[in-house]
Amino acid sequence: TKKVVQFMPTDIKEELLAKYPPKVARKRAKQIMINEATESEAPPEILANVRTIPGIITMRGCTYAGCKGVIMGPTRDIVNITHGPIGCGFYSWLTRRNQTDAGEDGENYMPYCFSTDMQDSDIIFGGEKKLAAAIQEAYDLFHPKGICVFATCPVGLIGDDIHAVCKKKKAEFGDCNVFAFSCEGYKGVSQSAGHHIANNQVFTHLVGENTEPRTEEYKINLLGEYNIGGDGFEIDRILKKCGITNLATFSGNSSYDQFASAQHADLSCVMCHRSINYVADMLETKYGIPWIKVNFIGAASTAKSLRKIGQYFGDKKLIDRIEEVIAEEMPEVEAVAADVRPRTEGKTAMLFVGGSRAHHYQDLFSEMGMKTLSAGYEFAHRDDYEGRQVIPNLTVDADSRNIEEIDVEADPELYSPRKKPEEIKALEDAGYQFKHYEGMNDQMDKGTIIIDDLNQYEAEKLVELLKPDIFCAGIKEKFSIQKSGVPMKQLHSYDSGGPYAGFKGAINFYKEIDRLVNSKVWSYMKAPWQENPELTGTFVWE
Ligand code: CFM
Ligand code: HCA
Repeated sequence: TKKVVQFMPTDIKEELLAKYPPKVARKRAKQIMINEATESEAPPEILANVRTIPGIITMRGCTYAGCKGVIMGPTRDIVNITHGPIGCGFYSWLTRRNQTDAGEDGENYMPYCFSTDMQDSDIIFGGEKKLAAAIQEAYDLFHPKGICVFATCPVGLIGDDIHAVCKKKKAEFGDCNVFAFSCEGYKGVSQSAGHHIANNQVFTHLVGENTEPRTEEYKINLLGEYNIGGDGFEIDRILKKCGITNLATFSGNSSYDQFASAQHADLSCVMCHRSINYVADMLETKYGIPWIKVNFIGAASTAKSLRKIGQYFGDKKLIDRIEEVIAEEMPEVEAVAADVRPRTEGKTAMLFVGGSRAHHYQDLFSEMGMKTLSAGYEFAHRDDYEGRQVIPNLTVDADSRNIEEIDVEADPELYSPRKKPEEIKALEDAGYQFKHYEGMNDQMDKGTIIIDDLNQYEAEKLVELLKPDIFCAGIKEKFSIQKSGVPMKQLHSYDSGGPYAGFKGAINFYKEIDRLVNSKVWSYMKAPWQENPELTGTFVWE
């Protein structure tokens, strides 16, 4: 017998939790929230950046993935050596579709996957000698400016001292910067810890190495842009057209020299806050370079971000040029948006991506008249959901450039969520400075469902209950969702598409989503619940 009900957002939450044992349900309940932010009071808290319950099939990755795969992997002329079993190196090599352009110097190690390929004997007798030999081999073959070494789980377990090996090799070479990252996969609850480790090491060992002054105008660093599907190329095209000098991208298509010169910038523009906010803060604290949040996903957001940069410099010449560029680029974007809109207006989407795209891509969907029903991050922290961050009064020893690792859990004030006005005042009185920026929740409609660390079971259940017109996540989710007859777009690797950033990227995205949500092929499929319905209903907003 069929039960017909009208779903409210709270019903959806209950349905998602219904199958869990009580203890699991209690924990997951804190990670699933119905968005009801009001301006005057603190919205409900979401539990984030906590350990996944064992047994649950999470979408998350590991600390090594966040450090080697995400932050350092996209750099083109540093040799990145994975110290570990071959799978870790292989599966973090180009699966992210991070693109490079070798440029004039021609140095590009992206076509190579470097690994020490640990074997049983290395686990038993230690892998340091093998690592030293691998570093030597890379140096002899390529003579790179930098070699980075990344620890995988077994390295931490057997206790290889990768830092000592790197230090020794660096001293031997004299003309190659060799340093390591203790980013064993198990070190954190997700990729997020790996971002932090990468940020600290790259700042300690690399930023500031090039002391030659830079004389260009309007110098920025673009932090948290990884050139997936060529996004960074499109953003660089726009920045160049505006006359803005991008000194260093962290880290899409970046080079050793870019990182080493980042301290010469006038301003840091932070695209993916989650992965690189630590570098933004350290650049501000040590070199006095302020940072602003930008977003080049979505045409309107791109224009807004360019204007924000223009405003920062406050120079008429730059502001006028930015307006000219926007005026030149927008007509084509608007024409495509107007063409697709009758076919996409009113359609619904779900977005579950790492730590910033679930938010940023909502701009593109709303430009197409599409509503985001439910969204969440794999590993973001509460500030990415709730906005507003407390900036700590970090003290950095400028001479030694020895940045202490910041322990997020030990200093909750550092990554604290939106606070009530009186709490903010008390903290400001105590000397904390606030940076205000929007979190994902601020942008989402009341009654939408926000879920942290969504898992396989909940993803399938959500799709079954809410039947979105498109579901966006990663490769692990792709095929199970498609089998339920719902189009699925990867917002990590972009499947085979992109770029989606900037003006040209917006055009690509509109066309791609139009094709996906209007394709007839999905209607030929029968999802399990269509063949055997237990429950049917319509979703209503409060
Ligand atoms: Fe930042 Fe990223 Fe993301 Fe991220 Fe990632 Fe990525 Fe991502 Mo995959 S740095 S948080 S750790 S925007 S790799 S380019 S797509 S999960 S939303
Ligand atoms: C990672 C990389 C990843 C995985 C994407 C996916 C990426 O987290 O290690 O699950 O499809 O963007 O490539 O996020």
